[in-house]
Amino acid sequence: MYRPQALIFDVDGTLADTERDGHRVAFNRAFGEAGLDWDWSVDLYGRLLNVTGGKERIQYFLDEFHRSFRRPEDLNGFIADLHRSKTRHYMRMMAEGAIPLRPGVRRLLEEARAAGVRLAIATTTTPENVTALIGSTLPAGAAGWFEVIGAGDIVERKKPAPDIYSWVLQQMGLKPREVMAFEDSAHGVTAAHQAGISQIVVTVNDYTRSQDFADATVVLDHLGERASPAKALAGEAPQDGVVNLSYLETLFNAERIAV
Ligand code: XBP
Ligand code: MG
Repeated sequence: MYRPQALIFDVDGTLADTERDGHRVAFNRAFGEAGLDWDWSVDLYGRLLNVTGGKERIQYFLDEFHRSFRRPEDLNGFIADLHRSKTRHYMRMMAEGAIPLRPGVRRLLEEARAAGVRLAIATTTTPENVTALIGSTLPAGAAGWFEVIGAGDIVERKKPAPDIYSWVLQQMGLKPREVMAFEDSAHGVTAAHQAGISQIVVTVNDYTRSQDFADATVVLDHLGERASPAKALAGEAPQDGVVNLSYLETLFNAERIAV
């Protein structure tokens, strides 16, 4: 029986449902603080998620949804300031415990740790946001559970480009076929797949449920707990409804047999 050597997690939407009630709200608070009357509704934010990365998302909003805005001369500086303010608001919200981890996440992380399966993060969000979420939802020092945290501007091209996954794999000295990736969005799946990772577990949320996950190994509603079992939207859910190492090993080996 082969087992994955590492589990690589996306953060937003995967470890926690941070987009609608976390990032979106933090953006709006930053806009208000800057005296802007912009208000990103739940629906509009879903469309803005087409573009990953907060600075890139503000630029996309101006290009596609608010062309009449009189742009300041130093647009990049203006966006960077707004985004710094958004990050401050977001970190404050996380410190207040605004968003919990998704079902099964802590359980799987702890099981992997205990079994010596290496852990890493590959995300487009700002590094401070990752440590703020981990700090408010997991025991002290839990950022150290992750051997590598690949985040934000560390690579030039954000998801759906494969760069952040390739960077994490390189840092860990692992090949794509030795790992499993955990994602919530089509952009995330594309990034992992383009980096050569074929084992991709998707847990959807309201923003991503109807996206195309043809390259995923399995699509679930969440990672499952005994009291609220995981259900599959595509592929085989775990029999007991709980995504654990034994289930992941079954997926991992099924693919080897199929190849
Ligand atoms: C996450 C993102 C990020 C966050 C905002 O995508 O797209 O842009 O919404 O983060 P993924 P910043 O889950 O695919 O990594 O504002 O810090 O960029
Ligand atoms: Mg995500």
